[in-house]
Amino acid sequence: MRRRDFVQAVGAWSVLGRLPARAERPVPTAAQLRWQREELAAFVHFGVNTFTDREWGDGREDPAIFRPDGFDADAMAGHALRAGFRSLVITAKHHDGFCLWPSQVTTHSVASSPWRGGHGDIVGELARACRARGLGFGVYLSPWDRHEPSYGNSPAYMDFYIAQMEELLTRYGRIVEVWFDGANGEGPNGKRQVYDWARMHATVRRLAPDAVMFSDAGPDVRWIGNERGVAGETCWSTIDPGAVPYAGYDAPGVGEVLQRGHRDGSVWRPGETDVSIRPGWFYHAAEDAKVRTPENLLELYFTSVGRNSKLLLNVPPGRDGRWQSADLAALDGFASRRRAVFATDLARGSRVEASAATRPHAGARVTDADEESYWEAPAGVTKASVDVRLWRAVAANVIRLAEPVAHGQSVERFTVEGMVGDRWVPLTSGTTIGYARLARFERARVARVRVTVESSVGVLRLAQVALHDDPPPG
Ligand code: FUL
Repeated sequence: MRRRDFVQAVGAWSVLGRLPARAERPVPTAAQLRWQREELAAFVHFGVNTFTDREWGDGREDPAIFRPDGFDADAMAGHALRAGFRSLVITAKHHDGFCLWPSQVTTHSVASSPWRGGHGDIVGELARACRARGLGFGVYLSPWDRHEPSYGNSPAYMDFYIAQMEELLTRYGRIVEVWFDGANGEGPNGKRQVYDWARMHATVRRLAPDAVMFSDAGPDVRWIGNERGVAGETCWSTIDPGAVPYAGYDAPGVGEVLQRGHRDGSVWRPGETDVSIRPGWFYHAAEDAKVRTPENLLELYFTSVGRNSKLLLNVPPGRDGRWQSADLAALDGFASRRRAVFATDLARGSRVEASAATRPHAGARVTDADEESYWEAPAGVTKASVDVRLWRAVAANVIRLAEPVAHGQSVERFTVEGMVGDRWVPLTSGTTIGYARLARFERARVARVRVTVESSVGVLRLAQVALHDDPPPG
């Protein structure tokens, strides 16, 4: 704990008697925090579907079709890094059951393909390449397996699945994320497979204790409820776990619950926004002209990261095993658009007057370079504002707000005003903030910016008020 945090923690303890809510609201684990701070991760859908032009294989694909002769893990990791991704999640096995690593428990894998004479290992090469570049590495191991004959024979298939999970978690070094989806069909015996989620989760905790597990039901990271790239306008990282009791749970309104979370949810389970750069998850040549534009990707950044979520952007390799030029161009454009908007924080280092604070001059922590330092309102204060006095009047049209989520999430509603000439003018307003809230507003020339938290459900804290200008096109 840094000295500053220690001082504040001691301060918090001294008033605990008056503020029981302070101790009760959920906070993230170290793994959940690390996951969220990455902001951007690459999702890589790759496998036999890439060669059959399908989205869901049926398990009868011949491994002989898998020959991604130009696959180059180093090149992919290099592109990922340049695009700003901080980790990468590969479909080690999708619903068709074909394994991108040489599993010992099935022959339906790269080992039966002609690629690298049957000695290749996509998972291994990518894991190594990611590690060499400082990127986190994660795996999607589909529980639904349309190839494996034991699927549907519940205990036997669970042994098979756990053995595959153990291979992935013991052979390839550190795994930062395990991605589960709840798709669940019938096996060849006509019976529906029962997934033993408790056993699956326990296996990951045992072998990869600092990985986060994703599914619509968590346990660490929840699905954001849609594949459009849109987190809730209101988005709490907390949720009532009873609302989505198991992965694949489907009931009316579940998507909206996942999008928004619950203000008073009892567990910390932030939302991950998974979306594809193309219409499909897997590569289809017919979609080469339908790759999202840099502008559209920037919009996704606003509706995911900018709404307290994380963006897991799928970029599927083609049949040569490589990311295609159209996708690479879009990623480059996306990165340069982010740089153009966010590289300069016009409020950085500004003097700040807070309407209330636990310590003098603490307001300036929202404009300092340390994103974890924060301003905190005194105990019991649920409405307060910070007035950022800019060095000089500047034109701006984007604001980034952040709470220090290591301490939980509290802000329920905020407004932002700008001093234009000698008048306060409303710029934007919203509900939750959490890890980040990005908002656009009509360009205004402002000398001061006042952020008012209108309502807060726990201790009111702000870590960042950053101001940006997205230059007009042309
Ligand atoms: C879903 C799957 O059914 C899709 O094919 C895709 O992998 C998506 C990310 O998750 O559950």
